[in-house]
Parts: sequence; C-alpha cells; structure tokens
Amino acid sequence: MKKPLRFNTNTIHGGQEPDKAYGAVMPPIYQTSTFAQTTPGGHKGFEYSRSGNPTRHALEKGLASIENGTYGLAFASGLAAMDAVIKLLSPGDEIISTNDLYGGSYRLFRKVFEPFGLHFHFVDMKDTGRIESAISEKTKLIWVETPTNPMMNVIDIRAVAELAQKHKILLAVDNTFATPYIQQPLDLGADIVMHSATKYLGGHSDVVAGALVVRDPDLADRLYFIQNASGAVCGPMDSYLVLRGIKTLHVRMQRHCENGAEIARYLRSHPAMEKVYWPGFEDHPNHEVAKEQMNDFGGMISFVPKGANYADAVRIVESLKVFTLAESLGGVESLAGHPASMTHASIPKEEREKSGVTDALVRLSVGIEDARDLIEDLEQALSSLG
Ligand code: P1T
Repeated sequence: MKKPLRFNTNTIHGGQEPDKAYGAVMPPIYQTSTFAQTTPGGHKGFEYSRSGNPTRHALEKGLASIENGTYGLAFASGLAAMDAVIKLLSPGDEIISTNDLYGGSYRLFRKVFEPFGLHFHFVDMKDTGRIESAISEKTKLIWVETPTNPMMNVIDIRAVAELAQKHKILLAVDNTFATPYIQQPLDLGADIVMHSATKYLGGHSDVVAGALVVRDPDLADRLYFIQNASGAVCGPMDSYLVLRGIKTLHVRMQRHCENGAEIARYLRSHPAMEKVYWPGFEDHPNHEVAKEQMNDFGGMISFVPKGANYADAVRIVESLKVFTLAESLGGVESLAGHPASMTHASIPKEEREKSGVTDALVRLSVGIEDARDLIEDLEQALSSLG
C-alpha cells in the first residue's frame, strides 16, 4: 500500500499528476464548455463542463486530499456549496445550525430555504447539550461553523459528531476559518466539510469559489447529482486559481497564525480594549476544545473597544491604512470589517446582538505582512478613539 503523504506535501501533490497531453506540471486551464465526441458517448472522460472539466477535476482531487476525504466538489462560491448540501433535504426536514455564523449563510437558510418548507434551529453550540435538546425525529442535518464568524466561538466537532451518529443525522462543518492546516473535520467524525474557497484556500482575494469534501461514496453521488443538476460549478479559470492557492496554503497559514497570535496579544494589552475574541487565549470559553481539535489558532480576530459605539467602530476601520476596509478574509493582505453593517447586516439586529455581534465590534483578517507594520497601523487607528 502507498504510504500516505503528510499535509504540507499534500497541499502541493495531493491528487495531482502531470497533464496527460504534454506533461504540464500545473493543470492547463481547460477553458471550454464542451468536448468533441467521436460517436455519441464516445469521449475521453469529459463531455460538458458543467458535468465535469479537467481543471475542476484536478482541483476537486486536491480538495479531497487536503481534507483527508475521498471526493471533492468545487462550486461557484461558498454559498453555492452550502446550497447543494441543503438540497439533500426535503420539505418538513429540520436543520440545527450554529447561531453565530456568516450573515450570508443565515440569509440562505432563512430567506431562501425556509420558504421551501425547511425549518432551521439556530443554537449556541458552545455547549453540545443544547444541540441534543433541539434534536427531533425530523432533524436531518447539523450545520457547524467553527471557529464562528465573527465571534470566534469554538465548537467541539468530535462531540457533535458522536451526537449526530447516535441520532443518524448528517453533520456538515464549515471549515472556512480554520482550513485543513488547522483542523480536519472528517477525521473528527463529520460527514461533509465545506469551504468558502474564496478565503484561505484561494488565499489571494482574486477568486470566488466553494468546496465540499466527503468520504461516503453514496453521499458523494448525491452531491455530484445536485452539483450537475443545479449547475453552480466552479469555472476552469477559478478552479486553477484555487488549486494554485492551495499549493502555498501551509506556508501562508503558518504566517497567518503567527501574525494572528502577535496581534491578538497586542490588542489585548491595549488600554482602550474592552474585549478581544481569539481562540488562542487561555480564557477563551472553549480554549481546551480549541487546543484539542486545532493545530493552531488562525488569523481571524474580533474586538470591541471600551465604551465604543457604532461610530467609534466605523472610525477605527476607516482610519486603518495597511489593513484594507473590505468584506471577505483569508487573503495574503490584511482586511478589516465592521460586521454589523457589512458581513452580518443581513441578520436582524436583535438576532445578531444575541450572539455578540454588536455595533461596536470590529473584525480583522490578519494577513501575512510584517506584523510590526500591522501593529503600528492598529496603534494609529485606535488612537482615533481619543
Ligand atoms: O462568499 P462565499 O464564497 O459564497 O462564501 C460564503 C461564506 C461561507 N462561510 C463562511 C464562514 C464565510 O465566511 C463565507 C463568506 N464570508 C465573507 C464574505 C466574510 O467577509 O465573512
């Protein structure tokens, strides 16, 4: 049996082979909608690019490899990947979801799928017991995001997986914030791992894409059917960009984590700071779980300055010069955002405030620049608080 490769080798070689035509080391961008056939059905493995495309296929094999899965599926966006998972379900089914999650995920569940007769329960999953009490015989899926966007709550994937298996419920984990460099949900018992590949996997803020990885062949067939039948596939150029990003995932993540730790500690020591959210702090509510299931703590940080209001948070993000004020995360460059008015504006104020997404919250995606420049930038922006 072939010896399995280690993660830092898999990001580069996992599922990859030189292109069959000329031995190109990177898969060519097969920018074609269709493939010539000699007789109906007589083709070389690909017939139409919605059903399959060699560049996307190379990415899908790479995705499966880095998540320790068997089957990868690449989509047009993270939300398109989530949309495919929810389409496994039928009207009347119930889903238990993390309460603190990306605003667009909440909007997809509530505004698109609830009208089709699906019912979503949003649960604070820090305590796994709360999930168990929300389970009914109609529960078909548990949707976990960990660490959560933007409150950095950590959910015990292994404990939720045991619960899901006991009740024969599918478990999907959004691994966008952690990436497989930090945690591998399939190894912890999840059935489906999902990514906004727009973020760390792509890594350069130049592509919007999504991914699913599974192990079970039957589940893979059902998801592939939906991918092809609904059609939200990742295009050849975008597949190439994500695959290229994945090849440096481990080195980028190492620096994201180092810079994240430095900036989290700097912020926490700042006299103007009320609260800093980062799973690496020893007093983070689920730090023990984080230490157990994560290899490192990532580059995402949220914070609330002392006595700050909406205007203060906006002033800080507007004053930053090295950090760019923008939606998204996970690129090489540092970004700052104001969740209440940006990424989480689609969640009603009352709902989002329950999970801590207040008007004063600022979110940082720490990039891989020199941390000293990032700290100096934060220093000058925080001085605007007066
Ligand atoms: O943007 P898209 O590729 O469709 O992915 C959606 C998505 C899903 N899950 C998580 C955890 C996410 O963070 C996102 C997208 N998030 C942002 C755009 C953001 O700035 O938070």
